[in-house]
Amino acid sequence: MKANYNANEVEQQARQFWQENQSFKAEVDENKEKFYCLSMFPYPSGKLHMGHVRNYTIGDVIARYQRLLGKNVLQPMGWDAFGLPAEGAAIKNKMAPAKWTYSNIDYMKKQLKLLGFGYDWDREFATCQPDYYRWEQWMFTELFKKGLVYKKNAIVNWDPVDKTVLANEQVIDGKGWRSGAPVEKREIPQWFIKITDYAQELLDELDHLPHWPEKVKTMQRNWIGRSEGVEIKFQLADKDDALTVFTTRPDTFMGITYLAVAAEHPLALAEESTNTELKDFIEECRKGGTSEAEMEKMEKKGQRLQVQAIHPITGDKIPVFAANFVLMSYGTGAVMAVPAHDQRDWEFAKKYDIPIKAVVKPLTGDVDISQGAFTEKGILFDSATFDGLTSQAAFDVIADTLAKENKGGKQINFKLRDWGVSRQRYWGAPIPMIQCPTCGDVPVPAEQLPIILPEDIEFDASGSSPIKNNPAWSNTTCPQCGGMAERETDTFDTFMESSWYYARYTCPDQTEKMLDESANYWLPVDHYIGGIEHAILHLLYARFYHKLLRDAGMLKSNEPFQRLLTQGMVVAETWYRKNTDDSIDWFNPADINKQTDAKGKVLSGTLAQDGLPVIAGGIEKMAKSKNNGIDPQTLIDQYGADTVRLYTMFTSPPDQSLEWSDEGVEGAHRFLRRLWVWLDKNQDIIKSQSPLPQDLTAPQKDLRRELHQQLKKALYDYQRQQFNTVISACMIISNTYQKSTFNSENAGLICEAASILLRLLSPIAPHISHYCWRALGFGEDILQANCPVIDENALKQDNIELVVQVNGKVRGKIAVAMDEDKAKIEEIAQAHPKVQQFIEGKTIRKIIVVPKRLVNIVAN
Ligand code: ANZ
Ligand code: ZN
Repeated sequence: MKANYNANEVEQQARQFWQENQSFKAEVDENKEKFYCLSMFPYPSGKLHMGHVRNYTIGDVIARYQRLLGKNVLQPMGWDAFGLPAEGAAIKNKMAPAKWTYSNIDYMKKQLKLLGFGYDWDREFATCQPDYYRWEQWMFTELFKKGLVYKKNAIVNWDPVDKTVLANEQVIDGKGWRSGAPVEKREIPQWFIKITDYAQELLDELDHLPHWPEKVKTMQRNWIGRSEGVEIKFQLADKDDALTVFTTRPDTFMGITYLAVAAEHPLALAEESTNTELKDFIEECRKGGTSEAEMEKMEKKGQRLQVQAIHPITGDKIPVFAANFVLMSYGTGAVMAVPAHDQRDWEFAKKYDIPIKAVVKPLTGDVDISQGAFTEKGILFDSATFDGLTSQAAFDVIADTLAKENKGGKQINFKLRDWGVSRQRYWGAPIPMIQCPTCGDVPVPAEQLPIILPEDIEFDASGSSPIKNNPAWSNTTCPQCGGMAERETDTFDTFMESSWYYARYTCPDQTEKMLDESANYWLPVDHYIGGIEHAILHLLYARFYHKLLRDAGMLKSNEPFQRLLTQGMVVAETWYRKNTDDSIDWFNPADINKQTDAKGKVLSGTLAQDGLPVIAGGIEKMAKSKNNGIDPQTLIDQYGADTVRLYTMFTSPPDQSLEWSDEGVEGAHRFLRRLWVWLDKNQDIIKSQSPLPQDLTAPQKDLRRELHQQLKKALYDYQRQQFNTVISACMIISNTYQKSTFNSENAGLICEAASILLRLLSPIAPHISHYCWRALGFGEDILQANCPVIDENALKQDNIELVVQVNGKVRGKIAVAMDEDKAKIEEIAQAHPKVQQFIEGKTIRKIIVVPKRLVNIVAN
């Protein structure tokens, strides 16, 4: 070992060793327990940010810890390479998206390697590679044949100036990001996958994922949005037609005062041509947003229709409105409005002067609907034969009554919509469909796949997809009739690629099929680590895709990810100045000189460049927009990867937010340096590989007890992923041993401590552990070492000394077992010869035992 810790040199050597020995190459081994550890793969945006570093360090610590336990570990890495930013960059830099993407991958891969992550790089792929997306295209054609894929019209954002479809993130305040023109809604045919067929299973199986955060499961449940209700058929007055509504509150049935349909509902459209106000209203609704959140905020508006409905029980005529708060895509696109018990209905009724009739009251007291709807459940009144029923009982009674009369029945609805996978963007996997004037939609036959996206392209100023309006690319012949036909020029939603990449890592080079047997060896992923922003869509689509692969016979498991860890955010201080025009300049924390109080609390700051004050903007998520990001590269260059890894793991538990502090990084580095110095100083002792002494002295026992107590704690914390306290345990071991004396008698103890400490640290700070392990003669490769074993004997604290007093004066000392019971201690104390002297002939009044300290005998 060298006297000084040179992270650069140490880390380079370790990386070279891992590379030469293919240390992280994973292979199927039926005799070994497998562990598949996966961190969400990155979008190759340019360079790693601190969030990546944290995410991938957590994953790597878990993977290396599992390997220490002796498991057969797979940890792959790759690139979520398709997506819109590449197009933006392409237009800006006049560089094809493929080229931009691959050069970013090159750079980011170098960074990942610098951080020492134990990936099996042989399995790396980028999702923009045709031999990857080929299988996704193939699967899509299979799903089409199975009837799980269909085409329907759906709305997109249309930029009328650039004549191109915009992604949601390209619409800023309702205007096109480039042209600034107001965006229009257009209906165009798009492809959908029937995720709704799997809604119930996707919901039910959340109950079989005990190792997923509750919060994520709740988000998924809400997104799937199962609701049990009743469908009710209303006969239309003077018509041969009926209107069906969906309600979750059939108990409010006798309080209906109007019905409401969505603006695009056929009943509304039927009257559009004869009612200009209605026509304008429908037009306005088409332009507006359709998300539920937007609906909630919007002023409730509507138009009365000519048509009227008949209440199935009272026979009363009920008015029908077209209303902007009814979604066409949910339930039946129509609701029975009960303004007394639904707040939206209430607001609408107030606005249009519609009667409000209460029919449910609380269990005690009266119902008050003067200020708003009473939306709770309760007891029915003014409801004819249903009076006195609880809401719950009424649900069944009314559903049954309607069912008997053929006017409705129970119905389960899901909020979940089918997955629209068409994107009108260029940089994605081409959708493998052909449109033939004679045969209609025809899937591309397997032997013609992949349909390759041309990479050598140029964008025109509008940014529209280069494969659109490009007959050379899209003209083809129909695989069925051989006639002239056209290719689909839309590409897949990039969630398609990220929905099955985890499975492809198990056999990335398989050219014959999508997945082979190794998929069933490695899957499901044992531990998946990623950001909470993927709690809903990515995870839901991946779970769905896993079931599709299972049902296609390729996989045996039901779920892709056994255990999920959602990492917390990386946050940092923000600093800014307000300009005279109210615009804000954000300054990077690295450029701020901070004034702190004695306790280190930041009081104020000045900008280094001009010395003038800046305003503290509080702690925020690291982001470009607030200019509070820390570039991991600078830190790696300055301190080395082990420090960065140790710091990010030490500062907070993985699922909580990590508040950046430069001082903390310094501290982490100091710990490693001190450890190095200590090992270096004692290298001769350690290299002696002395065994433990036969009989330990009391101080030696104390030392070992601390070591094994901390080891026990660290292993427990590894298991529950509390890496910050694993590190605290390592620090305690390190400090304790550094404080004790070193001589040949202690040699065995020091060897033991160094060996345990290096193995405990190796998942977190792998380079320094690797280097020292070899340099100190413990072995060739710490990756081959066994997990340290707790010595239960060392944990036992055998005897402790207690002072014995008689009437408050010290008369002697006794040794008792640590866990000795009180009666026995009293007995031993009284038996002490010196004590005997002083209690002889006296009556013992009381014996006080202060645990672990003293015994006081009161006698007179
Ligand atoms: C009458 C009623 C009375 C309702 C009452 C609620 C309270 P979930 O499934 O839980 O979200 N609804 C039904 N279809 C709708 C649509 N397409 N657009 C907007 N709203 C719709 O809620 C279902 C409830 O939402 C249904 O129950 C219906 O209003 C409304 F005191 O029917 B209710
Ligand atoms: Zn044809």
